[in-house]
Amino acid sequence: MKGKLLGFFALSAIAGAMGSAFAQDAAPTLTAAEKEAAKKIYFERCAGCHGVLRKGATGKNLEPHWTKTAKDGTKTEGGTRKLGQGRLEKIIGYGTDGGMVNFDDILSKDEIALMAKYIQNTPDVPPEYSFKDTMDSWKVIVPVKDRPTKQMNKFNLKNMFSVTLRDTGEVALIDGDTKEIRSIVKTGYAVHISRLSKSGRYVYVIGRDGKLSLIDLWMEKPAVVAELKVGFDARSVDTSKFKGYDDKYAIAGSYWPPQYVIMDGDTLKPLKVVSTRGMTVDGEYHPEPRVASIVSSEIKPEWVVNIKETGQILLVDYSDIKNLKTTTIESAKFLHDGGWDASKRYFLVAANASNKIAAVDTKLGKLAALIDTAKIPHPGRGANFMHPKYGPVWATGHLGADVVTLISTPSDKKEHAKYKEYNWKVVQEMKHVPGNLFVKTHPKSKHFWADAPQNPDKDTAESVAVWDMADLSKPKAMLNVAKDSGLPPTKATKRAVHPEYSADGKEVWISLWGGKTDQSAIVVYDDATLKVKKVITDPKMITPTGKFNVYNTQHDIY
Ligand code: DHE
Repeated sequence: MKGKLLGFFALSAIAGAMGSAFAQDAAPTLTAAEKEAAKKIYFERCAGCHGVLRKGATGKNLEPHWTKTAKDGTKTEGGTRKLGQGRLEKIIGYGTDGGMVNFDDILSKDEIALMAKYIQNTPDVPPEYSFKDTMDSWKVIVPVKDRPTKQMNKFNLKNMFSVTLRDTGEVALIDGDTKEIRSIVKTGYAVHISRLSKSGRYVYVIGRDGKLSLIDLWMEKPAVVAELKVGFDARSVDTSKFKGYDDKYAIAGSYWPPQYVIMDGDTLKPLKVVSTRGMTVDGEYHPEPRVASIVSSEIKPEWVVNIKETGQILLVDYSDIKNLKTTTIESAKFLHDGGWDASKRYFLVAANASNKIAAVDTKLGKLAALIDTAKIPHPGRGANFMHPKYGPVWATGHLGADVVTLISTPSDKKEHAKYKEYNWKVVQEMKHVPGNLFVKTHPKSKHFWADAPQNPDKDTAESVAVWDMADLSKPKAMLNVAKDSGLPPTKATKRAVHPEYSADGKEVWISLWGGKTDQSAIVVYDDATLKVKKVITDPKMITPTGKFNVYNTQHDIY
């Protein structure tokens, strides 16, 4: 299969049991220029799944003991796979049924051959990044004393959207009321997420290159007021949301080096860097335990920091940063993304390689449950709603299975006591398709939305599914976002990705993520009628992916 399927993890065909005494050919040689080019491609396209040390996580292990040709040219010690140049080129080019994305439409034949050579060589260990390096990278562009003391623009900030323009290293600030682009702000490379400060004034944007940008929405034209490089490779950021700590601190997690940085919320001045290297839940040392999702508690001065490779969930108490207290909770591997339940007491995170959801009770500082699910859960932040039969549920989609899983979550409300017997059980699996990345609903909505951008079928990847939450047995509506956009059809898939509600819960915004030179768009649906309300498109809006509504992100509404 020309496997676009599940583009997030890779080279499964390379896996197999293989001993260390196994004879192998020498690795192919590369010139200095080739090595530099390969390194760049590896960072941009491969490291997110396989890790910079290539130990594997979402993607398979790519160390030379797997990737180099076997001496006999055909077999691994315990398996039957042909390794080496030819096979690697095929896997990189065409992907695999196991989930490796095909790169033949992204990389040239020469680049594919180069990458096949590169990964047969021993991985380079990138440099560390100290507190001093972090401090040296810190820039305050507009000091706090020179910033406005009140909102200087007339925008309805609650309904502003911070939109990732993935391939240009920018975010677009789009006015949710008028649908006008108010500002396009230069940020780090391939921005991953935006998060809001407790007050809703500041937007924090983290780039894959570890550049954190702080945007002040109160300025006449919102702009970046401070920057910090938290590492070389990063995905997560959040702020202090406990009462009394409004806008005081921020935290950002790095993939490389594996560590997190705590900083001042309004200037990004670094205060502390903490390494996440250590033992996995299986008791083995891991040199690259990357920081996956981070979320901020509203019931304690704490962040929930999810460490991918170790499967450890850290509750980091920020009430005394000099004497930092951390609770380490064992869960399962490899931790990725997650969100709060409706009560905001429990944080649910995907342990994607274990096909589990880990639920942390942040009130007691303990694991509440480890729930078995279908293959490769990928919730984004998940979605909460009242199930007609089972009461409060939190939902996750799956990259590797054709269902959306509904998990019953506890509630202190008297009228919910009857649902207690279902708590932490999978109460329903709604039929969907594999390749789903994000699900979403809103407390004021009766609809539940799920995308499928990683599905190999073009029509499916360009569509979203919508359920009526009052009657989940009704067939779901399928909306073809690419067709609804009215944009000219393209051979390449325009992935419909990341449903996000407006502040009032009446609109759903979906990105239509085309290639860098294609026309992309955001298609805005009326949530009640499922009809298109507006197509936001602009030559400057290149490769939009994640969208973060200020009010919903500030208050963790999903
Ligand atoms: Fe994401 C969230 C990691 C690829 C869009 N992504 C996250 C989070 C992590 C993560 C750890 C949770 C952050 C948090 O909540 O603090 N993502 C990774 C990867 O490692 C991976 C698989 C490969 C990589 O190299 O980055 C990856 N992600 C992608 C994409 O290709 C997506 C679809 C498009 C893009 O913009 O890059 C993408 N990821 C997103 C989005 C969120 C996200 C939109 C936030 C979801 C939300 O609603 O909060």
